[in-house]
Parts: sequence; C-alpha cells; structure tokens
Amino acid sequence: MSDSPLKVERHEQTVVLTVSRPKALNALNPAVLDALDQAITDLSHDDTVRAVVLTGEGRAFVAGADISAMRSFSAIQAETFAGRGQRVFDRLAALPVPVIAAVNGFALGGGCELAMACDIVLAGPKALFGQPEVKLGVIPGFGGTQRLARRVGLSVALDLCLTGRNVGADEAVSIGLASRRVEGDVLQEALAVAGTIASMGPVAVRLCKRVLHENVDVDLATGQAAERTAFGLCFATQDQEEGMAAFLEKRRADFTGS
Ligand code: CO8
Repeated sequence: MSDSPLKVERHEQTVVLTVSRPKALNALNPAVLDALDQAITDLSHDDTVRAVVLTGEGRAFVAGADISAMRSFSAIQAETFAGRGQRVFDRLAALPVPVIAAVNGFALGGGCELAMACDIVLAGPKALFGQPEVKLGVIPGFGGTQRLARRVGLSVALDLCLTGRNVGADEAVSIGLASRRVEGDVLQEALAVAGTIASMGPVAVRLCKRVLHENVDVDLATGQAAERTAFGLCFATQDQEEGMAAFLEKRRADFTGS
C-alpha cells in the first residue's frame, strides 16, 4: 500500500489528486508539497489528460499548512517554505488543462490558497473557506493575500484576511471565491464537470484557460489582442473544422485535440 500523502487516480481522461493525511485534516507539510509538485510534473508530460480534479480525503479539503511543521521555523525557513508552496501552486495554476477543486470540507489557510490556485472551485455543503492565519500570529504565505484579492476584490479580501473569519459554501459563491455550490457528492460532481470539459475541443479549452489567466491583470486592449490571436489560432486546428461541421450536420463532434 502506498504511503504517499497524495493519491493519484485516473478516471478516463481525468486525473484525480487526493491529498491524503486525514488524521491531520490533510495539512500541507513538505511531503505533500513534494508529492504535488511531482504529480504536476507528471501531468505536464501527459497529453492524454483533459482535466484534473483536486480534493481531500475525509472531512477536510486541506485545513492549511501544517502548523506542527511550521511552529519552530526560523524566519528564513518560513520564507523558504512559503516560496516553495507558492511555486508549487503557481505550477498547478499553470497546468495547460483545467484544474477543478472539489472542496468537500475545510479549505483554510493554505487549503483556501490551494483551492484558489484551481480554475473551477466547487463547494460542497460542508465546504468552509478562510484565511485564519492572523489567529496564529502570521499571514497567508502560499499566495493567499494576492489570489484572494484578485478573486473577490480588495474589500472582501481585507475583511477575510484581517478577521480570519470563515465562509461557508453559499457566501463563498456569492463573493466569487467559489465557482458554484454543489449538493451531494462534490467529487462526483467534479468528475462530471471534468467529463464535460473533456468532451469539448481540447485545443480550445487549453487556449481559453491560457488567455484568461495570462491576461486577467492586463489592460482591455492588450487582453483583447491576445484573445484575437488565440481565436485565430483555433482556425488552424482540426477541432475547429470538426466542431463547426458537427454543429451544422447536427451530430456530436468527435474532437482529436489537433
Ligand atoms: N496543521 C496541523 N495539524 C492540523 C491542522 C493544521 N493546519 N489542522 C488540523 N490539524 C490537526 C489537529 O491538530 C488535530 O490533530 P490531533 O487529532 O492529533 O489533535 C486533527 O487535525 C483534527 O483537528 P481538530 O481536532 O482541531 O478538528 P476540529 O474539527 O475540532 O477542528 C479545524 C477543525 C477548525 C479545521 C481546526 O483543526 C483548525 O482550526 N485547524 C487549523 C486551521 C488553520 O489555522 N489553518 C491555517 C494554517 S496556517 C497556513 O495555512 C499558512 C499557509 C502559508 C504557510 C506559509 C509557510 C511559512
């Protein structure tokens, strides 16, 4: 039996990554970050994967960075660990295929930051998001101040980071932290969303993700120029020919990703 703190399973064209330290509510220690980093490297070499689902085992998504591991850090060790987490989360966000967070429970601190590094955040009925670091005398360190402000705006990000208060699924959706609330089994719903994405034109999905991410912080004209270029690029693909032909012939498209 594998003792890795990250389970990697294949479901058709989707890879499911499950953070698996349930006794510590899946808290992120160096071993989890290393395993996640390795999984991201493996995924970036696999052209057959169309979507990734990230979740946690048991009653938590991820309850934060591991407080036991951080407790006796020196300032330099803390800065290094924060940088390590930021790099891994940046690599996750930069995967060419969509990453869906299936938030089944606590997504606190580093767990909230991990969810925000994903493209689509599904919040199950027990999802609880927050950046409670100030309660511990520290601040978010895995990109939370920056990704939260970009997702929900400065005003709400300041409220959450300065008070450390948690928000449930409904509030998370209403402020734009989560994409949607899901009733029932959030992992099954995430697999269904991944399956929907896998049935779309694969090149278009990758380009769409890239254009959104690379241009979210640029001015409108620059972003629209990038969009035009990528739109044009779609017309160099068989997927575009197939997608439009299938629509006009009233049949289901059979995309090849080329
Ligand atoms: N780290 C380590 N262990 C944890 C963590 C954590 N973040 N969260 C929970 N655990 C452990 C508990 O210690 C407990 O272990 P044990 O059974 O051995 O006592 C076990 O998980 C179960 O937890 P609880 O008994 O507390 O379960 P409850 O249901 O009573 O409470 C909570 C659940 C509300 C989630 C509670 O555990 C909690 O508040 N956890 C901490 C949440 C938190 O503060 N997260 C932020 C951590 S800081 C952070 O993420 C910074 C990220 C950037 C780091 C930059 C690097 C320097």
